[in-house]
Amino acid sequence: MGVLNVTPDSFSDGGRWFDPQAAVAHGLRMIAEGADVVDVGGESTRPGAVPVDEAEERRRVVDVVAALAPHVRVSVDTRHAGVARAAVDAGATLVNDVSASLWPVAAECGVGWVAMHMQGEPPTMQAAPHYDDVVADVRRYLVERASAARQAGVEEVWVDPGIGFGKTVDHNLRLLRRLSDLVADGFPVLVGTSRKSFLGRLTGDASVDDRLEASVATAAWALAQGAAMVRVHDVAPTVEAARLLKAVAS
Ligand code: HH2
Repeated sequence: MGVLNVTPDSFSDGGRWFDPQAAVAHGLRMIAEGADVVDVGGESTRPGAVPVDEAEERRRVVDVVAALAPHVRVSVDTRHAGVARAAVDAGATLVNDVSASLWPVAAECGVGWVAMHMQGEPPTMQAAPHYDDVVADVRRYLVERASAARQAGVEEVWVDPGIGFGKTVDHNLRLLRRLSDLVADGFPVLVGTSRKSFLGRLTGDASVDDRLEASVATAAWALAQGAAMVRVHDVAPTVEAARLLKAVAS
């Protein structure tokens, strides 16, 4: 899943694809590099991000979704029902939902749905994340939401541990280390580690531009543990790593 942030303020590529033409060109490039899904988002959910007005978010994503949907599966990265509906009308077939609350919309529209775990809300979620047992707590939450979605009639339900969303470095590492437990719950697992700040803390690289190797390494780890999809900014090197893994495993 290639990330396409049509935003001025995303943490690693804010502003680069804010112009719709630049966004579509980048989406097409990611398809050429081997992305199976392009994830279009119009609101940054990085720590400290300020929420975006829903009409503005819809305006950012709809034309980009419509331009890419004939060429690739498009998901819409949103927490807002109106944006999800508009993106589905424009051709998106997957709702990537960091709030894990939009399953009724996915059911109504007959599309797939990703439930991502987040503790708190983006403006303050990194202030003091706390869990009794991060792996158990996240699994319980995701299985509960995913089961509700299935019961509501959503056929394609994904779960995502929400790396970096209300989590310390240690929480992120525990979730990655025990990813196979989440896989064992039976829902296809999506994981997004790409360029996230915990990687910089681990490698000692301060800049977000220096996180490629760590991003590819953690994506490969996630796939090897049974994740069915990884959400990444750097599609070409991740696809190469995934192909190599496949060759080793088969
Ligand atoms: N991470 C981000 C956004 N959406 N969706 C899922 N399912 N999983 C993730 O880990 C995830 C996500 C944050 O990354 P990015 O889109 O690059 O940044 P921003 O939120 O600043 O736009």
